[in-house]
Amino acid sequence: MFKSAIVKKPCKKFSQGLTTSSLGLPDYEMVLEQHANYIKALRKCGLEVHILEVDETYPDSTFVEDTAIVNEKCAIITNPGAPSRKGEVHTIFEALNDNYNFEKIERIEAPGTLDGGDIMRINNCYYIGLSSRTNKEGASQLAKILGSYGFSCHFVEMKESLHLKSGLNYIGDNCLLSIDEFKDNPLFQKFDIIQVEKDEEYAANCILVNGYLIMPKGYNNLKETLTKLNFIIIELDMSEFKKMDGGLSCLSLRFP
Ligand code: CIR
Repeated sequence: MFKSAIVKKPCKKFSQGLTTSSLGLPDYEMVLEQHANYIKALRKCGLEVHILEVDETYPDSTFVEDTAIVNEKCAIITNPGAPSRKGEVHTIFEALNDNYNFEKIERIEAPGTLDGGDIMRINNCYYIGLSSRTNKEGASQLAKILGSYGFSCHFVEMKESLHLKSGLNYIGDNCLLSIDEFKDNPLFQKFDIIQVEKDEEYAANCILVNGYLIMPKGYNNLKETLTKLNFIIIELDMSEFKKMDGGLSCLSLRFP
């Protein structure tokens, strides 16, 4: 169960962040509205939400997931792979250090790079995507740190997705949502893979929060499949975050 979440309000320069999408510029008013609804949804799931103030220095700073890995035993500050995002870690360190009782806050150090979006937890095992943002050195540092807290780790070779969780997410009950890129990977064959079709790939990034499955709005085939499997679904309009390559998981750090 999760008790807390950290989010950060999108800044006015949000539209100047990194993106590979060609969906046009986000509308800032809509960004704020969608972010507020995201916070409401986390609260509905029972989380205490710590909202960090806007930071105009970093257009992508609302995507807090990339800056830390947090679980019931430890907190690890990352070294984000994109140069424009490296400084985002300072306020996240402060937020974790000042408000929660972690014995020690660990760090991924250069030349290691790592984005939280590449890290997927399933029970006591972490899958670490080797992406354009997370290099082998960063992944090895993380595996060593997590290993010292009793977690096991696997590295996942990646070819296409920006982040591992852009295309692969664990939604409980042994179920993995997966796009084509990961569905045949031997690492995941012990799970029940729910394949997300090409035209709904964005919806592979769903988050399971205390029994609710939060999914992006408008992906009806996947919604139908998940409804039949009895998931309790909360749908959120994510159109403006999608324009900047951001999904549901990226917008918060969730932890016990
Ligand atoms: C970036 O390219 O870094 C941001 N525009 C989007 C980050 C999305 N984060 C994530 O998938 N964890």
